[in-house]
Order: sequence, then structure tokens, then C-alpha cells
Amino acid sequence: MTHTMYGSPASLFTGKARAYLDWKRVDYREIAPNMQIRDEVIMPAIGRMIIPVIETEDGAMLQDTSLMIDHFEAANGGPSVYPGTPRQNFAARLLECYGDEWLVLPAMHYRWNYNEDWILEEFGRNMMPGAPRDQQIAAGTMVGKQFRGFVPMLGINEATIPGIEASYEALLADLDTHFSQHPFLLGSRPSIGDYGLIGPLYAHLYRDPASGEIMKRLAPHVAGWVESMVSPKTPLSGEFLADDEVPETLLPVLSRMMREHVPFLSATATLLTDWLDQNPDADLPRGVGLAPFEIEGVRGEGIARTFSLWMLQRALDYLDTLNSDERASCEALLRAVGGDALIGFSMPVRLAYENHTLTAGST
Ligand SMILES: N[C@@H](CCC(=O)N[C@@H](CS)C(=O)NCC(=O)O)C(=O)O
Repeated sequence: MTHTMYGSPASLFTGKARAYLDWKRVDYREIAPNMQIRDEVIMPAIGRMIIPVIETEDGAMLQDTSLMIDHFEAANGGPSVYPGTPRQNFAARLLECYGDEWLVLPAMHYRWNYNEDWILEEFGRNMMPGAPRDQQIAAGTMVGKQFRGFVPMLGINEATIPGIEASYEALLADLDTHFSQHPFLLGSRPSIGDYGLIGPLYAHLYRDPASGEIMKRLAPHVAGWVESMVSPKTPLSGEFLADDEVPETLLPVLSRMMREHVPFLSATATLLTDWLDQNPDADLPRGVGLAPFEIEGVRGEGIARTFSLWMLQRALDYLDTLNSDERASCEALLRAVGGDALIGFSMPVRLAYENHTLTAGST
């Protein structure tokens, strides 16, 4: 028996998990879910339709890519994608959060506003390989409707698109400079931060054809990094940079996160505080209203996602494991990139993700 990953070639988070599994040399097979797998495997195990899901060789069902990565880090041992030094480890966790939770904006924008016809057909091809093209398009269109619906909810619209594109192109330029000097974010070994970025930067922003053309034209080193992430030539190898160095070339990327994403996360935390006051006994919803954001001078608002706070909490929890010198060096990094808001950031509530559900504990 081997592990089974239910996932799809076009899925952002499947791309993240697959890149990691291949680097970690995990023995697995990948199956694209059809209706039967949805109804008989994923829904009963997870309680909702979501991918990727991994069924381990002993029958446990894993959902959420961060938990999958943590599972195999613990179960398989060997070289880790978590750097062993404080600044690198913290920076990598922050960038995982940024990739997973904020770069969905450019990912969804470019997919749905530049690749719509292609992706609808691609969804159909993945769901019904071998079926006639018109049936594939019809099936893909049905599934695609749900994802297309996320676009306005995220705050992607005529007014915000210029800011989203300006931000993405500037991010590509910064990453292009970085990857012209380093194979991965923190040296010659991919870190948890690389896996956060590869989700949006692979399926939507590299593999979707019109997006891929943009990335290859504007940022060939980023495209090269994507290729080495998704087809690792030397799994389980490489080193993080010496002396806990977070390279200068990553600082603009972290600054962008602090400028765009962190205020949105703070606003989400405020909305969650209010929501908890008003709904002390209710189950935590996926969204707690609309939070404002600003991206390259353009203002918008998007659904305030509780899950994003759980991802931030994972990074901030790491600080609590450090001694005071180590913590001070992480805080100095935060100050250097305009991340003062994360120093002493107060979560409205302790969040837990258990049995595939996000729950609120005590404050
Ligand atoms: N945090 C989750 C996110 C997974 C996720 O959003 N998957 C998408 C496909 S890439 C999905 O199935 N979305 C359905 C939904 O959110 O309703 C993870 O890391 O696994």
C-alpha cells in the first residue's frame, strides 16, 4: 500500500502538496477526484468538498497542506523544509502564510480574467478524461462556476485589478532578482516558504497558458524556480544559507507582505473579535465580513477569512518557542521590513484546526 493524494493538476493547493511530496520522496499516487470520490471519500471524511486530501497508507485522512507537510516531516524524518535557525524559520513561515492566503488574489485574477475558456475545459478534461470535448466543457463549466464565484468575494474587480497587477508584476521583479542569485528562498534547499509560494505561482500563474506567458516573459528566473520546485532534480538535498541569513533580496518580498497582507489580517482579526462578541456559541464561519485592503495605492475589500488567521498564528506561535535573543533577532527582521504590527500581534482568540474544522478556543 502507498499513500493516495486526491488532487487535481489545476489545483493551487494540490500543486503545493505535490511539490513537497516529490522533494520529500514520499511514495504516493495521485488521483483526480470524480463525483464518486467526492461523494464517497472526500465528503464523508472531511465534511466538505476540498482538495487536496491524502489518505495515508494506514488509512488516516489528511487535509490542509500545512498539516500534510508537518505529518511527513515528522513521519519520514530526514532533511527538513523547516530551517533550523530562528530568522530563516520565521521568515519561511511568514512567506507560507503570504503565498497560501494572499497570493490567491493574483492567482485567481489571472486564471479567471486571462484563462477562463482554457481552465473550464481543463477542469472537464481532468474530471472526465476520455469523454467527448463538449461534455468535458459542460462538466468543467459546472465546477468552474463555484471557483469563478470566489473572484469578486476576494475583492478582485475592475477597480482593484490595476493594483493587483501592479503588485504582482513588482513581486515578480523582486523574486526574479532573488532567484537569479539563489536557487530557493533561503539557499539551495526549498523551505516551507517556497512551498507557500509555489501554490499560487505554479498552477494558476505558470501552468495556465496566458499566465505562464506573462511569468516567462517578465521573470524567467521565477519560471525557472517554479520548474525546479515542481520537478525536483535533487530531492532531499541542499542547504539553507549559513548564519541564519535572510538574504537582502527577500526583504522587498517580506515588505510587500507587511504592506499589503498584514493590514488585511489585522482587519480580519478585528472583525473576528466583533463576530465572537456577537456569536459567543456559534461555530466559526469561513468568513467574518469584508475587510479593507490597499494594494499599490488601490483600495478594495475582500472576504475576511478566519483560516488566514490560523496560518498567521502558526508563524507567530513559532516566536513563542524561541529564547529572548532569538526572538529579538526575528523582531529586528520584522522592523526592517515594516512588520511592527506583528510584534505583539494579538489574536482575538486561539484558533485550532482539528478534525478538518477550524475552531475558536479561549483568548
Ligand atoms: N488550506 C487548504 C486550502 C485548500 C483549498 O482551498 N483547496 C481548493 C482547491 S486548490 C478547494 O478545494 N477549494 C474548495 C473550497 O474552498 O470550497 C490547504 O492548504 O489544503
